[in-house]
Amino acid sequence: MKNFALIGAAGYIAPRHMKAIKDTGNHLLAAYDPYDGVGIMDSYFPSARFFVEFERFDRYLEKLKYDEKVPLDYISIASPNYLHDAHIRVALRRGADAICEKPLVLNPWNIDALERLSEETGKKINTILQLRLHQTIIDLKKRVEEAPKDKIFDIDLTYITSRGYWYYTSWKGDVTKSGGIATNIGVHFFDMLAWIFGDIQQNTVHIHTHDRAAGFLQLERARVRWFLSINEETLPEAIKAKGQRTYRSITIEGEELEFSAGFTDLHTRSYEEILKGNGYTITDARRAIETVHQIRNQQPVGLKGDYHPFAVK
Ligand code: NAD
Ligand code: HP7
Repeated sequence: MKNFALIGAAGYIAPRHMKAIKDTGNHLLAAYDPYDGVGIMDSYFPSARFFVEFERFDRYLEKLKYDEKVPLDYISIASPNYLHDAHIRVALRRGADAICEKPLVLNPWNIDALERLSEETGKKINTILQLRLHQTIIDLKKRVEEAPKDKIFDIDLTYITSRGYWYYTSWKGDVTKSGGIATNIGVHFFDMLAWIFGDIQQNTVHIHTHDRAAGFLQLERARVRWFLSINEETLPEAIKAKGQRTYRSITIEGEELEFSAGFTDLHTRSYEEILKGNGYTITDARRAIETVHQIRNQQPVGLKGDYHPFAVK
């Protein structure tokens, strides 16, 4: 049984980490969040200690190590994106491996610094990239691998996860904290696309606003028109009619694969792989971090060239 601590315990995704720790037969010793709405802990680890001040959390971890000789194997990190690298350093310096939410960091140079610390401490940094564990995506990767090696696929990727006005008020709406929507939400599919279709050769952004982004990617084995939105008005009419607010779809050579469902257990699946030593590492995360950094820092060209049909919405 491995011992865990959790940073960012009061947030939306934290219960998925608690569940994954429990489902994999492990134990949560302590959790930290400056906000104290963490009653959900009772459903998973009622005996875990909880702190709203970092210094007290840190003192407790030291006490476990030196007074009680209790090992701490992992620190899971579900805090806002711009704090991830600092929280990963807390884990590694304390002698634990890190399991950090996506995006691992906001900028490529943050990865270089973490790589140095990982080498220095001998501790591992794992990240959550759960699209790589989604069955529809695994099947698609297999299909591409089995196709003739010179085949270049035509892809439309549509990724709509509707959010209310709260999103813009929260840290998620602040580009300096979340990286903006292409980083906070898009990182999943940029990682997935390069994982399946190979390195990015051209990266054009057509539009990029607070609630949507669209662009074109030339990958080794695909031409991809992509559209990302958090505005429900951009959902296809048929999806709206079903009352569905999330629409994740990939059209490959005209054939649609919808993968909106199938996400609920993927944090547990991610933990299973991490515990077996097969977690996604800092090296796996780098390519998508570079891609979203480029997208964040380039001027959209407007509706020119090969753009996704939803870009006109
Ligand atoms: P959230 O805002 O609901 O939760 C973040 C939590 O971090 C809050 O409880 C907040 O109080 C806490 N926090 C703020 N400052 C902190 C600090 N200095 N130290 C410790 N905790 C602090 O956000 P969320 O949706 O739970 O997102 C958390 C992380 O998980 C983000 O990195 C996000 O990108 C990621 N996420 C991933 C997925 C996924 O599909 N893999 C889904 C949602 C969120
Ligand atoms: N929801 C909340 O209640 N609070 C939140 O903070 C977020 C959602 P999905 P996930 O928005 O930050 C995706 O669209 O898949 C509600 C990204 N992950 O399925 O869980 C929401 O209103 C993630 O990287 O959201 O998360 C729905 O009712 C990104 O950080 C419900 O939860 C996150 O959005 C489910 O919403 C975000 C993927 O796309 C895989």
